[in-house]
Amino acid sequence: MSESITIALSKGRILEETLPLLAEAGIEPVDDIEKTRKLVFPTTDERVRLLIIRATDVPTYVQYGGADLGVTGKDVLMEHGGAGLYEPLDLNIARCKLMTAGPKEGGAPQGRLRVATKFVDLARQHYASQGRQADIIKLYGAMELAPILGLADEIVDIVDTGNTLRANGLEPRELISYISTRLIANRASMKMKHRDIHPIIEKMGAAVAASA
Ligand code: PRT
Ligand code: MG
Repeated sequence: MSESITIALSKGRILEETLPLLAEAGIEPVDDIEKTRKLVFPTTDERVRLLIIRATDVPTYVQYGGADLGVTGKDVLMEHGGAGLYEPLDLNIARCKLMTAGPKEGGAPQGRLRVATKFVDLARQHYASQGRQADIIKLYGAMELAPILGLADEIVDIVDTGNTLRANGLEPRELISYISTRLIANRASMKMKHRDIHPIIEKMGAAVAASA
């Protein structure tokens, strides 16, 4: 007998690039997901339903088995820590870099470095690995504002083209990690629902390889 499979997708910029890969695995939302306020969507595969949730919540849903599979950025995954998760596939989409950045004319700060970011653990690890003491200030968005307003000396944020940094008088400094979007799986689901999950991973993997 086939089990039902729940897949958690990140709403926002990843979603648009994820749907064609799922479609290659025969999974397409039945409703127009842009046009409803629903959070759970049946698909063209009757065994599979989709959740559309905040990117930062995807690893948590998959970790606790609320979803069997999930799609999320490696940045979100690293900050979460990855407990209880497998990462069977790099979807190779929404590629970007996690970097430190600071004001173009910024000299060395007096005293302890202040760093604004939503990636609190990753930032702490990064500065600690260099033996630099840093006070980490948690923000939920618009990190670029923090140095301008004197809240922080540096930020840790996602950089793609660098336009956002430049537009705010900042420059990229150190690369922390290359980032792309990953397919993640609940560890128990991977064993218990292997028969249903394995073909999804295979087909999505083939779609990724074909678009490389
Ligand atoms: O918006 P919300 O707070 O709900 O969540 P989110 O911002 O984490 O989600 P979303 O949809 O914005 O991004 C989801 C994922 O996309 C991230 O976790 C990354 O893995 C990936 N990604 C790829 C990016 C970017 N590129 C990106 N450019 N995420 C964010 N940005 C932002 C960045 O934060 C900065 O504000 O775009 C700006 C930088 O872009 P450039 O081109 O100006 O350098
Ligand atoms: Mg966003």
